[in-house]
Amino acid sequence: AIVRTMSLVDADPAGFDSDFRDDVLAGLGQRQKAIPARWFYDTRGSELFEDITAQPEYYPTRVETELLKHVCGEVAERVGAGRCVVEFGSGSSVKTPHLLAAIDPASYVPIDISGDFLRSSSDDLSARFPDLPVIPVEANFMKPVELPAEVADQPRLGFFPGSTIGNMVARTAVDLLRSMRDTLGGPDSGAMLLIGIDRIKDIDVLEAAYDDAAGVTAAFNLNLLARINRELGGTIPEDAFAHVARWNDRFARIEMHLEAQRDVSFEVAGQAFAMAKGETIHTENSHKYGPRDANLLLRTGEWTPVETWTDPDDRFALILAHA
Ligand code: AVJ
Repeated sequence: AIVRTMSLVDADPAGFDSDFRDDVLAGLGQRQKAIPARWFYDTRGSELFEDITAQPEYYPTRVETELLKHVCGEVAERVGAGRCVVEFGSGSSVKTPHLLAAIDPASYVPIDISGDFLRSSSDDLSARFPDLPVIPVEANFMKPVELPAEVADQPRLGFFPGSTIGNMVARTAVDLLRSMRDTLGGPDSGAMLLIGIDRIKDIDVLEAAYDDAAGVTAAFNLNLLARINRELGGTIPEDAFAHVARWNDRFARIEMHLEAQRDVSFEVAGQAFAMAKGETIHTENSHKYGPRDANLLLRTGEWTPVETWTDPDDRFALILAHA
């Protein structure tokens, strides 16, 4: 049962989502142009991401889903029944049902910035769990989120699958983990967090996962330009840009860029920009973590890891932590 949807997203007088506009204008004004990866996920971007997860080269979703299926009984033993499951990002209609079926929660609160996708995935989930109160919250989960009053008395289990934390530099990831602790409650509330984190591995495997042969990841990356043109009155020539994905070893991350194939100039929200051939817009980081790196990240974010599960090839980790 869907209880209601709360929207916490602002629009400015011109009708532009002001957070999106501010991020894009600030990012295009930098020497290395950069746009935060969370803006990939309009309706089309969310669909393209779902397509990415079906590509043979993109292992994370498959491996994490199999892992979760395999260990959700053990997770259930650790966390107990009657919790409010708070999912940060509502993308995964594939993984969440496994968790919910195993742990018998009191309620489910998906938080997502993309309202349309939030509603459609909440509908799907609600159909599969008709007795479960589903309370979607449309919000930016990078900041503490006030949870609906109905779940006030329920101990929380945060669920943050997909290695989305990998999109953030360490400082931002730590801020998010601390915000999650504010949202979910401190140690006295019994709050816990189940988080998926992708491992460092062979560079060829990593780069192929972000540059699939069918070109779906390229389309996902380029869709950001279409979104800017559509939602922010942009004139970016989409055909002048190419998808690039490369491993940055110093920062232990895959970087995605949009590279100008010729000199270009364009406008966004009334501001003019120019790029030389070969210049890029940095659109995503996907940080990868070794076992100790991941634990240090969690502890710095004020979460104590209690259990780590990985697949047999150690490609992907699910970590359970308490506040
Ligand atoms: C869902 C953000 C974790 O970084 O692997 C997939 C997004 N980008 N292919 C990832 C993504 C390109 C994905 N995350």
